[in-house]
Amino acid sequence: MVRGPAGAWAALGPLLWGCALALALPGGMLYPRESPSRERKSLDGLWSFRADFSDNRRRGFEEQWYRRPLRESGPTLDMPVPSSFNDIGQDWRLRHFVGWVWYEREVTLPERWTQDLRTRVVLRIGSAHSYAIVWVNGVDTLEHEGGYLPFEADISSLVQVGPLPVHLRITIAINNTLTPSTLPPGAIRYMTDTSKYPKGYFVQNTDFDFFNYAGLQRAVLLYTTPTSYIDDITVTTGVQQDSGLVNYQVSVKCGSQFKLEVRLLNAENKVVAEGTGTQGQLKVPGANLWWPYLMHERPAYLYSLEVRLTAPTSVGPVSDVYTLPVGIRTVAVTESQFLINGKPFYFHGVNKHEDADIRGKGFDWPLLVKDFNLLLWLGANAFRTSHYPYAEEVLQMCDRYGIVVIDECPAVGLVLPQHFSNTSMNHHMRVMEELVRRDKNHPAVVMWSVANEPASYLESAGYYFKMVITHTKALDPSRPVTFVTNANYAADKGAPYVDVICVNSYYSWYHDYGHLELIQLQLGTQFENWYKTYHKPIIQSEYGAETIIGFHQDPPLMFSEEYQRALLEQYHLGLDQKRGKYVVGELVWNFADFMTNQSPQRMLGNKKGIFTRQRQPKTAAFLLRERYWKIANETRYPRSAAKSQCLENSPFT
Ligand code: BDP
Repeated sequence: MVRGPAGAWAALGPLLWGCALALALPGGMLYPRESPSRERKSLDGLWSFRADFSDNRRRGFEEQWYRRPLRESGPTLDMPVPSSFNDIGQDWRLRHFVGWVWYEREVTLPERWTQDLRTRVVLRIGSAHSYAIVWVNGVDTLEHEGGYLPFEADISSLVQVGPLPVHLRITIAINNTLTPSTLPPGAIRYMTDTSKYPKGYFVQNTDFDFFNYAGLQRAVLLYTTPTSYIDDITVTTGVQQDSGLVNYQVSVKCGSQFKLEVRLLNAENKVVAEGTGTQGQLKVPGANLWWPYLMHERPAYLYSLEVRLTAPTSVGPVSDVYTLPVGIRTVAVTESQFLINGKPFYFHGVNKHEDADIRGKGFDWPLLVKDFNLLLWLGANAFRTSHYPYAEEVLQMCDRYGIVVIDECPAVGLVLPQHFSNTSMNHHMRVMEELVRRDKNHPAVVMWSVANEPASYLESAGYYFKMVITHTKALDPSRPVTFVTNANYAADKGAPYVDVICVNSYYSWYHDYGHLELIQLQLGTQFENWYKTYHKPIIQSEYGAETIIGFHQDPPLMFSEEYQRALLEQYHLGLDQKRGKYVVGELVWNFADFMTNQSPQRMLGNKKGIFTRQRQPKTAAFLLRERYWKIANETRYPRSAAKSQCLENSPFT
């Protein structure tokens, strides 16, 4: 959104800015891909950075730091992008900083971007946690609320003026404050006892269990399209006898005269179906379906949908080409099953976090590829994006490897009545719109999760979840919707609206700790209660135990590797009693150890990973690996199929 002069709302204060403005862009949010008509220029690398440590955190606005190079405002740091800013420096004040931080970077544009008036230049920010304002050459250009989703602005009018060369100064102010109406919510607590705290002292309170890393944590880039362009593509797929069906809908930004051609290419680059016009259905006889990893001998088959727009403009005809990966698959839910391509699918996987040493939640290719290699090694076929949307590149990997995703929005820590206000609900719906808009075309995404462990027993939560879930289903009728609960089955007001019951429990950890012998009984009761109440398939969406690698105790004691292993074993025995009946999945908490707020309960973060934060396996990883491969072998389709490609190529087999 291009806006007028900076910030009426900046006057609202440094911290309590959460006024739930509906500022997200209308239109599409296609991943910026290169094509014959589109170029990209990465802005990743070193940016200038300054945290506003002034008492009211508003000096940057008062002194208008966006008007001139940031270094002229005072001392700046080098800050890598993408990265969280928290763990980069040596200053503890920056690690815990709450308020406005300022990023700035200069860039010189290629001549053809600024001289050819048939070119449209877009600035795209992969995510900025949590509220961001963007200036280009001092002009207030864009604002966005919400930390884990992309936003962008057409900046052509700012760059296609004046003499060459065109230098851009991009300034981004980011506020990481969480308020009762942000997602996730939080609260600023001012400490007024002057015998204990200095004047104006405040802390950021949150009710979730991961560190609130912030900054430019994903890619920032410039890309071009022609001025007449493909704005959005929506694909849904189906299967009819042995044919695959690809339904497409394309929205374009151009005059009324245009031609739209659509071609579907297979993995060998051969055209298998063609169409014209902004919507239609392509039929692919003998289609290769997109199957999850280990479920089929040829998992994760992807076609390419090539969309070509040709349109006349006042300065001559332009054509725009965009190619979208497409997996043909169906998803359905019955009373007791989760079906992919009509076959029962069992989620055997993990919950993750975007989290690692130094970079925090910063996107990192080596880390991502390592994580996928670990998932393949483990025999995991699924994960949940606990507790926020992950980078788009993560979902692209899932499409390519056949890792099934439960795509969760950042609604975690909704535990107070005020978190279910109309303001929160409107923002929540807006976030779901942005999430569905971004991720709707990924075959790997099979279900939306609208929240994690909300206080869904509250009266107001019933209406709230009815509205948010109904809205999400209207946005995307092709996928089931859930939220993850830890409420009592008889008290949960949101469960009537979900398609799949996702339930978290920590028997023998947070309850009856040390009593591993109770797990099977308690788990069995949990499953039976939920199933008899709702007759919906159930996923054990979290279970686990805190374990410090290298701690050994036999007989098992809490925090030792033996205890984590034993706890998982007991859960598995309980799960196996219902697996194949109505329990359709198990996702261990967590894939890897991760950072949290400091507290007496957390020793350098949450240690429930089956891998350490540095991705080394604990004993439990080997147990889980054995189990997941065994389940995969039992459920592979067709049964007679050879081992999967991934398995054959694995050096671990
Ligand atoms: C669950 C939460 C998860 C926590 C986990 C834990 O969903 O975010 O990290 O507990 O305490 O309740 O380890």
